[in-house]
Amino acid sequence: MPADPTRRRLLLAAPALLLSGCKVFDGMTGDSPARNLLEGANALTHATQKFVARDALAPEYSRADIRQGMRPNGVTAPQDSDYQALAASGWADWRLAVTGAVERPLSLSLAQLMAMPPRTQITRHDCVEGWSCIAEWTGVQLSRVLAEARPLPQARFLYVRSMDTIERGLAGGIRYWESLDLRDALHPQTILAYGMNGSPLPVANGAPLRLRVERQLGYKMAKYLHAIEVVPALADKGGYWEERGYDWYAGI
Ligand SMILES: Nc1nc2c(c(=O)[nH]1)N[C@H]1C(S)=C(S)[C@@H](COP(=O)(O)O)O[C@H]1N2
Ligand SMILES: [Mo]
Repeated sequence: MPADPTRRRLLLAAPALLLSGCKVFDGMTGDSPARNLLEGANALTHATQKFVARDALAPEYSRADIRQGMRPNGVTAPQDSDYQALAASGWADWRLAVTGAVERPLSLSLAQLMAMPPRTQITRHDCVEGWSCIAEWTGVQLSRVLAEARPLPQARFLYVRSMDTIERGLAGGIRYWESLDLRDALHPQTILAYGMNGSPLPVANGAPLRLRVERQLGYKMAKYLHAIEVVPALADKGGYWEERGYDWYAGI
């Protein structure tokens, strides 16, 4: 899927004026390697990046690099009554369903996810709107959850489904969703995060569980998760924003 060079250039040119919660482009000024890569890589296609850099690790930072709280964006307070009921119970009744092309469908509580070996990483989140924030994320590697579910041989992609209604239309509400291929799903920095900056994940940033896929732009990192569905092929453009023209592969 070819990247759109115009949009990428716009992204890079996006002025600091857009920033509110994050006062600086963390590391996006000067000769940041990521920025140079972006500028040099305008024409990189999904196919090319797949063979050049996709399995490389995203840069990780130290706690001293966290200059402000994580700026919330998109939906920050889901109004959905099922979501609010789960929040009121302290997530006791919340489950993550893992279904589809797997040998062993799962229904995992937050306690079960937290009992799995955790991973903590300090990374920079880049939003397509032109701001970025460094934050610390704690969660479980998606690869570990998938290893429990045991994807079938035909599995190639997965959908992550959110609980927040991002748009209310004539045909009813649309809940946020996203998708990854298995290669990104199995990347060591791809985690299901339940903690942020040393505290439980706040509602504004996706409680109780959100995806972190550190080699891609912010819109891939669905918040308010309740289900993962493993599939042989995507049945749509792959996500809420993709249906509205964004690239499915949002590599950075
Ligand atoms: N469920 C859900 N996930 C979402 C969004 C959203 O509106 N709803 N917005 C996306 C966008 S565009 C960004 S930049 C990040 C913002 O994450 P944050 O609120 O932790 O900054 O979440 C992404 N995931
Ligand atoms: Mo974003």
